[in-house]
Amino acid sequence: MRLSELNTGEKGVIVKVLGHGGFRKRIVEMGFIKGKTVEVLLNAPLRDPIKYKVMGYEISLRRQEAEMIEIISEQEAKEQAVQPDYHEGLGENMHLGEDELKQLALGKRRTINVALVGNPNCGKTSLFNIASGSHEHVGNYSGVTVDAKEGYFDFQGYHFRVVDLPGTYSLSAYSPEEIYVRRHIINETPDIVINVVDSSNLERNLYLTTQLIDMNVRMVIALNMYDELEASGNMLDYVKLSQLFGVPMLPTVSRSGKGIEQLFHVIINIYEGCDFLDHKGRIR
Ligand SMILES: Nc1nc2c(ncn2[C@@H]2O[C@H](COP(=O)(O)OP(=O)(O)OP(=O)(O)O)[C@@H](O)[C@H]2O)c(=O)[nH]1
Ligand SMILES: [Mg+2]
Repeated sequence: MRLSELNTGEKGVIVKVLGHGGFRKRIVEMGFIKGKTVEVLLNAPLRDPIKYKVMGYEISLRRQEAEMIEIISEQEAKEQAVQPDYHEGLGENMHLGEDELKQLALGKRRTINVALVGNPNCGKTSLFNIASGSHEHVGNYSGVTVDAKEGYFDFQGYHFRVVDLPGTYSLSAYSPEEIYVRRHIINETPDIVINVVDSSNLERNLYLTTQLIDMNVRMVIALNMYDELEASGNMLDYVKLSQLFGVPMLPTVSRSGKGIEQLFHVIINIYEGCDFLDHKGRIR
């Protein structure tokens, strides 16, 4: 649930802070950090701001800001505890200690929401199918995916929820696809965006990339169709390009699955706040 839903006097433990860029940084700097307990000092219905206590300080947040903080409340933890195979031994009447709540919050944090964004026909659905083991229709013409499809899979101890979005050349508000993708990024706030790029047609594809950068989304670039780039005899210094853009880029071939595992390794690193380049400038 979201922090804004807690009533006065209730407590919760922070699972993650959604949103991007400056907003996210500010909230985290205020002390709203994963695993920390927050107490609501004053939350009057429909009134702004809401007063919280976190890490020993009293802080007021606008309702809109509190909506961007995912938490687990004691009540929610108890409901999960009665589900089979979940936190054995905790019944309805059990009192949950702060440590147990923290454990549950950190467990919940292991779900990473990912969205696939890219130009039409660049291989988003192929990548989605490989990653999620799904069998969505892949077509050799653009406009195949017109709504969003969701898939799930587990990798390296994380649970991934991947959303395959329709192809779009830009994020202006001209076409229904553009509006759909823009809204998804703003309203659903995926933890990480995979910007799928047709690397055999970089110049055209990187326009959308620059718009995503402007939206401050946390992202990784899948340089897809890398087989075609190589077949054409071209070479790409993608490590240099990553450094210039400040965004990790990795070659992938969605058709065969090449590079996809490494892509999800990088996603975990970005999600956990690691720098994507090591001290030698290589992509981790
Ligand atoms: N050579 C090559 N072909 C690929 C690769 N990835 C996907 N394709 C092919 O590209 C075509 C389009 O793939 P899709 O996965 O449907 O692309 P999409 O981005 O989902 O397309 P829309 O949903 O229309 O935006 C299909 O014919 C795929 O087989 C790749 O890495 N290399
Ligand atoms: Mg598609």
